[in-house]
Amino acid sequence: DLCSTSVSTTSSADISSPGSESTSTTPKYTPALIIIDMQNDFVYGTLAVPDAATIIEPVNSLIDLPFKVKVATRDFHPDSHISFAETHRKPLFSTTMIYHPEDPHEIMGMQQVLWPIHCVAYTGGADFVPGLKTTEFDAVVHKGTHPNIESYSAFRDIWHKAVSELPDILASHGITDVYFAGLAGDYCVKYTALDAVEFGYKSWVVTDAVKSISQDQLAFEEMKKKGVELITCEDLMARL
Ligand code: VGL
Ligand code: ZN
Repeated sequence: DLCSTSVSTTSSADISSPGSESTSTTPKYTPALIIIDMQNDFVYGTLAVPDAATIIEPVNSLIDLPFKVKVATRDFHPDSHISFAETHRKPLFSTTMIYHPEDPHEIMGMQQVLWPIHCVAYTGGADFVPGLKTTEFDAVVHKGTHPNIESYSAFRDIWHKAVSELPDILASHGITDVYFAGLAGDYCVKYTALDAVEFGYKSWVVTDAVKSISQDQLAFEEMKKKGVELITCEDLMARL
């Protein structure tokens, strides 16, 4: 019967190859695609990245490829987020918030770049840009959701106090190589790709599916120096 068949199969495997489970093997090439912040405010809105709309089609062509897992990220800030310049513009004679030293979200002594108000959660600016193939995403990672914490990397906040769900998603699929595309090349793409290296992944940036706020080439050079691999859409299609 079914039960005894299954038992004998298990025991013969145990006898025939003692110690086979402990043989160390290199993990099988298992690629993931991570599409960073392809949202209205970064394409057409308050923090529009130059030429961002030109990468929608290249990004869609990557989304069509057979990655083991496809993840999108969204910048998703509360209004009055710590990264908004407006948040820090106080009227004369207003009171001001003093953060408690034991508050884990304290901002004292830490650098924070200030931006225009952008990607406010549940507003159109935070939505995926029209035309993006969003139906293929297996997971969406939101970042910058806490009022007093900034995240450029999809792995963790800029002060490395807390890690997102992304490492667990990648680990659960046995991912070895992570390919990044999207916005902005010199902020969220760069810091996410650098963290991927630090978290032990082979990290790839698809250069013709990325646009930067300032200069693409400077961002690419810095990433390359720090262990990120650069690849074009065409070369990536040949690899998969
Ligand atoms: C980003 C600035 C502020 C990005 C997010 O997605 O690169 N840049 N928030
Ligand atoms: Zn942001």
